[in-house]
Amino acid sequence: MIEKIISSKQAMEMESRYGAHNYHPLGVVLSRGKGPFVWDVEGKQYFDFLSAYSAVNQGHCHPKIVAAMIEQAQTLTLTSRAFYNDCLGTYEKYITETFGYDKVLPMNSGAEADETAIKLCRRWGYDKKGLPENQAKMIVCDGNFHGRTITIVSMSNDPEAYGGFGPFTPGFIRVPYNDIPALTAALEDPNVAGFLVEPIQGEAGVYVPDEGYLKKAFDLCKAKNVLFIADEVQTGIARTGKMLACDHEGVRPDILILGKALSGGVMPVSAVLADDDIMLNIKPGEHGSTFGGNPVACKVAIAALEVIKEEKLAERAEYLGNIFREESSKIQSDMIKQIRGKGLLNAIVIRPKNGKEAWDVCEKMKELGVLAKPTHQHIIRFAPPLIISEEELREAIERIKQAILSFE
Ligand code: IF1
Repeated sequence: MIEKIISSKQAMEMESRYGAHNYHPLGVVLSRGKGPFVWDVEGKQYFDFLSAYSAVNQGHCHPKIVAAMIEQAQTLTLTSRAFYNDCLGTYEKYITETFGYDKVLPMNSGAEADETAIKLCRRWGYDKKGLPENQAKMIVCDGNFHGRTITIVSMSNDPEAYGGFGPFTPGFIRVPYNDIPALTAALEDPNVAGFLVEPIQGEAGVYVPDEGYLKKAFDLCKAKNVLFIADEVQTGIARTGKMLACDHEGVRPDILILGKALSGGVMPVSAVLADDDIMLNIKPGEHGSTFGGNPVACKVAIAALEVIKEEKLAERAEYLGNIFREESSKIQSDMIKQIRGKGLLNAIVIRPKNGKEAWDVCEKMKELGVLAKPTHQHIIRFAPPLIISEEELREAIERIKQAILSFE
């Protein structure tokens, strides 16, 4: 029997009874979204300052993206890759020209795209770098987050991510993030095929590396014939004030991983981009996915990228991000330990006060109509949709200020 949700309490109880308990959501039940706003079941409006972890950069239910989805969904939704279709080639041409790569391998989730990048890197290591069979290694960073699969959590040093899920995939060397000497030392291993890195570590708490870190890391990798692989699932698609976070340093990754806002948040769409000498080592039948590159995903991703370009959302993120950091730094509260970020990917590190911590600030913000959620207990990530107006941003900052000052 399909029961209609009529209250937030009812929805939370149903999820608790019938759903896996793999999340601890903030106590709000959303039923509608438009632009920078979401509404709960009772009709209360909120500023969304999480953007589904940076998947709705274009704003909730962007009309151009939804229209593209509806039109294709009424025409042809899925062919599998057993047959060609009239959407995939057009999308592949569009996205490879947009980011400047020879080819794209379309997938669905960010984790699938990261797994695909790992396979491309290892295969390149054997076929082009001549590494001994099953000896390919990849360097990753402490504090990394690339998804939730067994191989991906095998790279993690966060017990909450890998605990109780062993045995783990071998072949990963971990170095501290933003640490050039450590990377230099790790690159001495002749069996290293690639370095996988987030240009800004999102889940770890919006860690922005030193200016020049990405470029130095890239140059070190090139000197050792190692692939530089950028996971831009969260930082990409205009979020940090450029189309890609790597663009701030003029770094062109050998393998580029995209997801989340590649669809504007309407469905899972991810992509891995690389040039032929990396991409063509995987032969027909050696990798794939039922829904990867499906016609609806293709039309949605084209529309999502067109919105980014037409509405100049990277420039907006740059301009509004400066306002966010400038205005929030004026908040006079010793609960604010640090403010950091780039573009509209920011975080405020909360110093607990009188037993109140980041979660309490988020609860208070919820009351005041702003939704955000802590990561690693004391860090609140602030990532509104990039289409938020300056006036709306300033209003939201005022409410964030009120929430923090309410604990003074
Ligand atoms: C959760 C985190 C963010 C990502 C990067 C790959 C993926 C993600 C840089 C995998 C996904 C999501 C996953 C979601 C919460 C969210 C998250 F806190 F988990 F880490 F954003 F910071 N690379 N991040 O950030 O993409 O398979 O999810 O499509 O798992 O709780 P996915």
